Amino acid sequence: MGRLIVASNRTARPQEPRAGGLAVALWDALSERGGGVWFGWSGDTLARETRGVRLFVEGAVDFALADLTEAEYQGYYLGYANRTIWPVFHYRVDLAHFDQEAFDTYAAVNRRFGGLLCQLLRQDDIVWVHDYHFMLLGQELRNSGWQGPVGFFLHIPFPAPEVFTALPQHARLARGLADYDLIGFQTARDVDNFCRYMEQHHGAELLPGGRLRCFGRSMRVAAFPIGIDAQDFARLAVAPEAAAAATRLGRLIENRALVIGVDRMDYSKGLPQRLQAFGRLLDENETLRGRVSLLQIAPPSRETVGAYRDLREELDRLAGRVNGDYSDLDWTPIRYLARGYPREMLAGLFRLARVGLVTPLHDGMNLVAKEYVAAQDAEDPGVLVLSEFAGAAERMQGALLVNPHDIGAMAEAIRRALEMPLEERQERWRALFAEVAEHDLTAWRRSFIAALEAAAEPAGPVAAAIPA
Ligand code: ADQ
Repeated sequence: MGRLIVASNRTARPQEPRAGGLAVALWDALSERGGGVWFGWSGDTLARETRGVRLFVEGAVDFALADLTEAEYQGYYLGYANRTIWPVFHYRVDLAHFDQEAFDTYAAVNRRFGGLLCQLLRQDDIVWVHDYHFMLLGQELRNSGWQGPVGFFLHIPFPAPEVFTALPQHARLARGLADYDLIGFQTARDVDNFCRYMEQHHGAELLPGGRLRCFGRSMRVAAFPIGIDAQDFARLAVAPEAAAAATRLGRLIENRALVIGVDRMDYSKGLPQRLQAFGRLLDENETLRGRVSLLQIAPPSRETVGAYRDLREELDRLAGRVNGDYSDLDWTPIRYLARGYPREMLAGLFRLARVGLVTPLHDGMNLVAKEYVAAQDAEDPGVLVLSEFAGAAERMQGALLVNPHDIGAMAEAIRRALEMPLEERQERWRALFAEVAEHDLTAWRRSFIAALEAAAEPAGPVAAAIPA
């Protein structure tokens, strides 16, 4: 068995805690194969280009990290990845910057990184590339002479063809993607969007076994819904740190019902709509005033991008309106905390909350939905209110599914969740937990790697992805 090579924009660098679920999953994937290489950006930006990569060894894993120049950081990372691809793929064409120079820098970083990675590869390695920063990396590996298996997994949604084609460079990206042997998406909806786009714009032919022929290449396209380590998160939720966090918050909310939202502060997460819905709930249900609190945790991300500053201001204004109208001496309806918390604490807060509000306008998957479910007490579980536009909704039908643009329907779903009888809560939770536990992080990485190994040999058996 060859080595696994993982490429992602950010890696879990040696000495950094691998707190995030994804970092743990990829680390396990590398360790399970007895070693491999994790390649990516070092996180450092330098005034001038440095040659080569920095190598670190940790256990069986080699880290190979490349720096970016300040100009590359601006054009590739802040520019094309975060100001163009991110908004377009989340259906916010209105927020996207279309800048050819930024694309050129994005393509150049993919080329430079492809060349660097290719030098590290050995004949029987398999390469797994992650996310929207590296859509052209596979093609650059091919240009550098690599002929072995390369797979790509997109963590964010793949938009409808009409939206994807808003990108002036859509055909260039599509041509780049076609050099992967396997393209993995979060959901069947993403697979469908991608296949429709390739058929309509590039005459792709759909072949049996989820294969697509296009640009003279044949690739496998499938859904691999990402999961969490559900058992581990359930354990965290009853650990002393979790209980301590719940006790601290519990003292403050006393015997009021808690509604919780936890997100990175990002315009894709539907935060203004969520605060409006909570305001509407209080406007329309006098009996709930003083009896329910919303805790929204949302640390700012990529603050340097203007759209996030605007979002922060809008959230402050919306929370101010509701709190101004309804706060009392001993009760503030919305508590809004603009910072991150350790996973153990989040797990404890999820378990305390009667309602988990996960209402993104668009989301590749959304792991918070799964963490909320995993953290619940089976005897007395809370209710998940979930956006139908989160990838998670495709397989989490036991949640109360809502359209996050429909403020009234969201307010009604929160009310229904607060009043849901125990038996219905238990029944819904059992179905949700079974799903989250079965399609966990280990199942995700194993199914992707098995499919990649099979996809690279068109004559061989086609591995089954998780049916979407
Ligand atoms: P994200 O957009 O970051 O990920 P998500 O899937 O919700 O979104 O994962 C966020 C993670 O960060 C969760 O584990 C959550 O607990 C944690 N987190 C969020 N807010 C936090 C806070 N305030 N403090 C501490 N931790 C916090 C992208 C895609 C998603 C996709 C994932 C994985 O956008 O759609 O599900 O990758 O593929």
